[in-house]
Amino acid sequence: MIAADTVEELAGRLDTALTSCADTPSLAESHTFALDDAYAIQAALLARREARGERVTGVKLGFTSKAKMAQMGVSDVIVGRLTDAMRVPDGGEVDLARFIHPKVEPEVAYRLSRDVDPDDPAADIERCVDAVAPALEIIDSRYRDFRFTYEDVVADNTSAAGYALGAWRPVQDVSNRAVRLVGPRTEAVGSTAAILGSPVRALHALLDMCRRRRIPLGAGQIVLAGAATAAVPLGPGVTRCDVAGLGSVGVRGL
Ligand code: 0L1
Ligand code: MG
Repeated sequence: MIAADTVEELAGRLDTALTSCADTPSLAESHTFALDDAYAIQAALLARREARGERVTGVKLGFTSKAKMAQMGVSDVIVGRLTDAMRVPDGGEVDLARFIHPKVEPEVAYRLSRDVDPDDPAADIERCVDAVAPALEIIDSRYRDFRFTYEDVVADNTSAAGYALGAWRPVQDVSNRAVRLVGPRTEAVGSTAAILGSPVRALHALLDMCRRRRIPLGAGQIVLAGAATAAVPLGPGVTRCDVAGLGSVGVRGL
């Protein structure tokens, strides 16, 4: 493990990039650190957000598509944390000046109705979920030109920057639903099958990660399961995500 003051120094660099909307070079250019260190930096970054009054609202998974895993040369998902400051209401405005180079991804969200006990080997995360919704995730890597290593992106809270949720629906099988992301200048089509084969698998991958990383999963939290298409730049105007049979959600970039 890197020293505790180095964890704080690197979290500080990322936090300054976040709060000043000014990108930073990859941490890996100047420091050697491992995945455990990266999650420690992520935790220190989250602690800074909480010290400013932000409240954790959930978790997100990244690298849930085969294409993205192959691009990064990894075979494991990554997990990041969501806060209330990242929430955008459905149809709400997004001040693009708050970000460095925002992109948006069409996703599926689950809502936890019960705490998940990470120490219970028989914990059934599917039974802890009571609703599912279409979602948009805004990602905004704090790294220059979105250039980062696997450890870098974990340290940077997996590029988490914002999210919007459509109407909650009763839990249902959302495997292989058609997904359409439409923006003023972009369109992407895909399927929820791109999320680890089925979004429900993301719940199991999440439980595994949260056990290993000691990340709490509590009642009321939301889970962003992963992207159904590649991310597209978020610009001015309305961007919507439609998930067949589940509904839609949109944001307006300003
Ligand atoms: O949520 C995601 O799948 C993205 C994770 C971070 C990678 C990126 O910033 O492109
Ligand atoms: Mg995502």
